[in-house]
Amino acid sequence: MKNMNFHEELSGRTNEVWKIVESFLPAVEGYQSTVLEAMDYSMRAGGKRLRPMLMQETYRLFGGTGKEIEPFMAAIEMIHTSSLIHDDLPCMDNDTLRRGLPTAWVKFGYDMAVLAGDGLLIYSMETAAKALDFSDRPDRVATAMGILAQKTGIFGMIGGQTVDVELAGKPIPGDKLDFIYRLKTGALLEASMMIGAVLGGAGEDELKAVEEMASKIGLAFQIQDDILDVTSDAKTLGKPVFSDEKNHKTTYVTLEGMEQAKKAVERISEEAVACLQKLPGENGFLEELIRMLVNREK
Ligand code: GRG
Repeated sequence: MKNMNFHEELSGRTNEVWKIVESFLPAVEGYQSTVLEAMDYSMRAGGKRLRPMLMQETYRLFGGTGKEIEPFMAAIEMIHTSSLIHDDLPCMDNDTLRRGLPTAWVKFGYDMAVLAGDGLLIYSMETAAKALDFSDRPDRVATAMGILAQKTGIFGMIGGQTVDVELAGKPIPGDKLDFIYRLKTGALLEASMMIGAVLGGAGEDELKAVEEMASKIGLAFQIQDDILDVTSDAKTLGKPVFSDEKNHKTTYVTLEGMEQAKKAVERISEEAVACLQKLPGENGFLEELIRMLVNREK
């Protein structure tokens, strides 16, 4: 019953988060409307909206009640979407479907998809800067902008993707796989929660603790992704297909085995919940959200 209520609450919060994000999308008009349409299409294609949700919940955890969080919620979802558009390109993963819909490059062409990813990435900065209109703490907004850029960039998600692309098809040692997971997937989750914390008024030590918690969530989330990659094939093909058989991809599951992977998700997510419990403030929803994320089935 508790779980049932959580799912209802989650669906309500997802809608609430989406309404906020949507309100910051640029109008599809003008001579550049093709690329605006591709940006709009990709933003509206669905998705769990986890990053803005984690940001808003962390903001609330530290007592935040204002509107300065909203432009940042939109900005992080724009960055996430831009990374998915580029990740799907023929020169990267060459995917034709995402969330059950044709990918941006299939629908709008390779050239427009590159531009749509670029467009969303930089529009995210323009959007985040709007937080200054709602805040009387420009110092916090500036810190949040720095976190957003750093965790997206070469020392964050783009750095992780670089190593991932370079090692595609080759065996990856455990330390490099850990680096890829922490940066490619973890960095944006860290940015989400750290920005919520900064704007909510967290101090330096609290910010460090939030970064550590989010890093654990990212790691558990990615290992769960690897598990789902195998188990979803088991459902559709009648047998599990390990990623390295499929496309020579090293994952946590191919390195450590399924049982170890499941244990790692369990252990790391409980560590993340323990980090959360040490922080001030009450947020039962955030705790359930963390558990759901790493126990999800899609
Ligand atoms: C253009 C900013 C930019 C980056 C280029 C392509 C690239 C560098 C990075 C890609 C990084 C990447 C695809 C990481 C995977 C992260 C991940 C686990 C995505 C799935 O996230 P979910 O499950 O997706 O939150 P939904 O669909 O729910 O939004």
